Amino acid sequence: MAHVPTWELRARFALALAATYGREVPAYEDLVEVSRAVNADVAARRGRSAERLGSVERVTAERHGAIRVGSARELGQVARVFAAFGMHPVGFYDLRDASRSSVPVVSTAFRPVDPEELARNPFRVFTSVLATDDRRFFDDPTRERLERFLAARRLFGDELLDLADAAATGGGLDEPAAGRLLTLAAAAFALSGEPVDKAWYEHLETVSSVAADIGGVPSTHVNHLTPRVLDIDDLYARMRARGIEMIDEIQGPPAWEGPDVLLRQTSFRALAEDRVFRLPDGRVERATLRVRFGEVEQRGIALTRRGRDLYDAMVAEVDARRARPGEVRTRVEVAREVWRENLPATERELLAQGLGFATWAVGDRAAGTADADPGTLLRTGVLVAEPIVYEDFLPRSAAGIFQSNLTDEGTRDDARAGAVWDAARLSEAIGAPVLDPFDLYEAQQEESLRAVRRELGRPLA
Ligand code: OOG
Ligand code: NI
Repeated sequence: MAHVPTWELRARFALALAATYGREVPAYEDLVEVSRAVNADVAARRGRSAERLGSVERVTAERHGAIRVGSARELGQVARVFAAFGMHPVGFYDLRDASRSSVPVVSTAFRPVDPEELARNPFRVFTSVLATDDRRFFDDPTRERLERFLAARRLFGDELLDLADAAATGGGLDEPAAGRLLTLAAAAFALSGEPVDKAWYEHLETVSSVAADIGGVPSTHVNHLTPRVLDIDDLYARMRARGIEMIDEIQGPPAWEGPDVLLRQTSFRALAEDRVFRLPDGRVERATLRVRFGEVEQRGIALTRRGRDLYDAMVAEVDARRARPGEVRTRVEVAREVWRENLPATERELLAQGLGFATWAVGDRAAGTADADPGTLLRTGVLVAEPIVYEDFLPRSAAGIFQSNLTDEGTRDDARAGAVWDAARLSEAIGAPVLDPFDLYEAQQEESLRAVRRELGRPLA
């Protein structure tokens, strides 16, 4: 019986979700088609340099999904499902205060952590859990009813969870169990046709549409599936030219002539989808909901802690400049100005200054003196560096993506008590440690530097 290894299960899982989602949301297929065309054009235009942050095949096959669950118990279960596919929780994102807009969730991303596993298939799922205990959003009667509702539903059946555990322990699964796991896993994330309690859904909507999408329905579903492109500005323009209404701007770093860092994202507005509602008198009615949307991403270089501090400071500086009286420029225009003033204009300088992560190797030993720091050795050519691509997310962009797809702002009472959520609490709910993305990039970079030291036969300054 054929053994299906973890990475292949993951690749098949991503494809199975895409097949279901593409049937449910036909606009997704358009997005994928445009993304493919953009990537092919960039590859033709820029050749090898287009592949600096991933091969065109990897990038074109690459997706991230997003799902939302309601409780610690559900988060623990979804973690078992993802573990079967070699996807582990990385990063803690608190979206409750991530920007002016706020949503009552905290999140992590389940993704492969090994560079080799990432190279085989980088599928990741941005996963949010409703902070039902945050009293700024939920009053006591709503919270109690919400928690009862969530405790009574079952997102993942025993057969799925048992198969998932077996795959996680066994580093994969034999056929036909592998096929069965994939069928059950994909079905668990499909949009349910079960009727939605209209009064309850609408009550939660007054708090937040995200709360209603999570706690007002009997199951979970893929909220969006996001292709990766090499030129998001081109994609944005092409989607608009097709008459698709995109959100106002591209989230994250601005387009500029220097190196791409972190993550740029944009989305198109949620589409009306048919749902069945149950009315208080027991009748059912059909209506539409706008919850799921299309999103696309462009990935850049992973920043070191120092690089990230600089990025956060630049974002704050953009806000400060935009708040100046008489300032009429867009966020992106101001950001470009701030980027030009603060960020090195070349990839090499970004890496040499220790702002971005890279894997290092010996270049031309004869090019310079050997007793210098890696940055100097990179500038002289003794060392070469390949940037490490950012595999994670940005809380402010995520909050922006959530918010720009909501029809109204919801309500929130800051006079009431919030709730403490951090990586430790999320780890406890998941039953496995939420890893720190910086530690992962750092380990990868360090390993390459160790090899460089061995090859040069001496420590680096
Ligand atoms: C998640 C929104 C955030 C991203 O890529 O930052 C997100 C959601 O809508 O559930 O997907
Ligand atoms: Ni997303």
